[in-house]
Amino acid sequence: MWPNLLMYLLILASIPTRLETEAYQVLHLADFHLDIDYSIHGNNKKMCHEDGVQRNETLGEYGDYMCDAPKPLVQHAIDEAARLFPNPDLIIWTGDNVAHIEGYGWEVVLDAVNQTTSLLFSRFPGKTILPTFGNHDYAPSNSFVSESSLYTATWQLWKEKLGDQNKETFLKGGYYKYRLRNATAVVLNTNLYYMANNAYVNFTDKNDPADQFAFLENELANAERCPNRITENCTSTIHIVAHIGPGVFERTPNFTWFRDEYNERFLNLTVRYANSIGWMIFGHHHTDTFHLIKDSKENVVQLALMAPAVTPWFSDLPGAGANNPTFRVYDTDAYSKIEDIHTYYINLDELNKNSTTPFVFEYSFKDAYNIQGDINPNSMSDLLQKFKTDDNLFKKYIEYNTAFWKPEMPVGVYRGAQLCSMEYSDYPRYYNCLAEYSKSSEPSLKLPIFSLLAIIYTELFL
Ligand SMILES: *[C@@H]1O[C@H](CO)[C@@H](O)[C@H](O)[C@H]1NC(C)=O
Ligand SMILES: *[C@@H]1O[C@H](CO)[C@@H](O)[C@H](O)[C@H]1NC(C)=O
Ligand SMILES: *[C@@H]1O[C@H](CO)[C@@H](O)[C@H](O)[C@H]1NC(C)=O
Ligand SMILES: *[C@@H]1O[C@H](CO)[C@@H](O)[C@H](O)[C@H]1NC(C)=O
Ligand SMILES: *[C@@H]1O[C@H](CO)[C@@H](O)[C@H](O)[C@H]1NC(C)=O
Ligand SMILES: *[C@@H]1O[C@H](CO)[C@@H](O)[C@H](O)[C@H]1NC(C)=O
Ligand SMILES: *[C@@H]1O[C@H](CO)[C@@H](O)[C@H](O)[C@H]1NC(C)=O
Ligand SMILES: CC(=O)N[C@H]1CO[C@H](CO)[C@@H](O)[C@@H]1O
Repeated sequence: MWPNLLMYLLILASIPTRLETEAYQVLHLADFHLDIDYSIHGNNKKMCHEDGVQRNETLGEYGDYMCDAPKPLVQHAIDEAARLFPNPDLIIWTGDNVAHIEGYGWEVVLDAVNQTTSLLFSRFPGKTILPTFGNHDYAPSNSFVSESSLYTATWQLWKEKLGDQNKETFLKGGYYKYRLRNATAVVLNTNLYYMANNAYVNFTDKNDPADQFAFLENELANAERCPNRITENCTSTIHIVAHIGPGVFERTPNFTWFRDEYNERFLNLTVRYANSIGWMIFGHHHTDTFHLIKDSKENVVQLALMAPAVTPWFSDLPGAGANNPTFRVYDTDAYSKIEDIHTYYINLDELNKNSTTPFVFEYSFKDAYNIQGDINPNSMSDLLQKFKTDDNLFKKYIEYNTAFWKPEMPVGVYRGAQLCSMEYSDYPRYYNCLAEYSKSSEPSLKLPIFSLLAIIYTELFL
């Protein structure tokens, strides 16, 4: 009797597992910011570049928290990703290969992109790798236009991965789609929407630069119409991947990314087609966070995940700072579900002391946050509600936010910036949310000036 019952239960328990779709592992590397001028004899107040001054102490061979990543750090991150995950189904690489420097030309951009491309492609031969640009992958940074020579030059590096069918959109605006196993990735060049993008004045169509919104909407509408989950020519699920995501920077109050009208348009599309969108994955923040997307009735309909960076670079935006180097893996199914997210990191000081220090497991979303089921808009919305009242849980998030670089519980408007950026990707409701936290706290008074300065000097920031 008992053995039979046990057998029965075991069979029952195994049925859902067998009916579940195949596992699909996605490796994500974000924000290398390779700096070929990094020097152990450099000045860490000047990007660790040499300045002619003799110093008694040298900087770390693998980098410095004040500066961008030297080649050994980029190489180590890629080697370690390949050691831990030798056979991912998909690799997402969300751009920003060039360092936070100024006054450089195209040679620097193409060299950085070529070096990171060579490292990644040679370490993962034959793998599907989806690259995109970050706002620094341009000369000068933040000047993205349609039909740039950047797209022509990088097409030569990436065309074998992307395939001829993507040539037209890639050369037009640096964006493309890619059919995955049972879903389609739409990889966007959202640098066109960045508030700091100086080329805005030159856009021929300010409503839809490089026709990228039309492309995105067309793909989403096709997915909605797709008769089955997958056919030869369509899939019901679209994953959105880009460097900059919609919403606000979580560490600096009121620091928005997209221009207002582009943020609204982007969110409108993700709300309208929420049921056809699988994952939304971005980099750019250098920190580990997420944004919920809500419809006009406050229903949470989508989730945007921001992956932390490889570069440790210190941002002097108010409330920002540095981070430990990271990469992550999403355990997904073949369609749209993210079952869990595993982030790996390395303590940069330890690595500089011992060059064989490995990247180690940092945390699992499911385990650390005790999430039942998969990582979806509702489970993450529940988590955010808990952050507001459970300081121990919120403290974990703050530690992971910088991969343990000087974690400090934010107070006043900085706490508001964290919580409101996660809750509202749209600016109007974000501002209302933040106002609740600004009332009682003194630092807020100085912020508009800081933010203004930050916007003016934005090339230096992220
Ligand atoms: C470097 O070391 C020498 C000898 O120990 C010392 O005299 C000098 O002050 C040091 N210089 C700096 C910049 O620390
Ligand atoms: C890119 O890098 C590879 C490998 O380092 C090198 O052989 C090639 O000449 C480079 N190409 C360009 C365009 O810089
Ligand atoms: C805008 O176009 C003008 C005229 O072609 C050019 O001089 C300027 O550099 C462009 N600005 C940007 C930021 O691309
Ligand atoms: C898919 O597209 C190809 C070429 O564009 C076409 O020949 C084929 O009939 C389409 N298949 C379906 C199921 O729509
Ligand atoms: C977004 O949607 C709202 C509500 O439908 C509409 O009023 C607004 O004009 C849309 N904004 C943009 C930029 O498309
Ligand atoms: C360096 O790190 C490796 C891996 O953690 C360890 O096996 C080795 O003993 C360390 N070496 C030193 C000199 O501490
Ligand atoms: C944030 O921006 C909004 C809209 O511009 C403004 O009303 C508010 O005072 C700002 N809040 C802070 C804390 O700077
Ligand atoms: C669940 C699942 O993975 N279904 C299909 C996805 O697409 C491949 C073909 O690329 C099929 O073999 C799978 O059965």
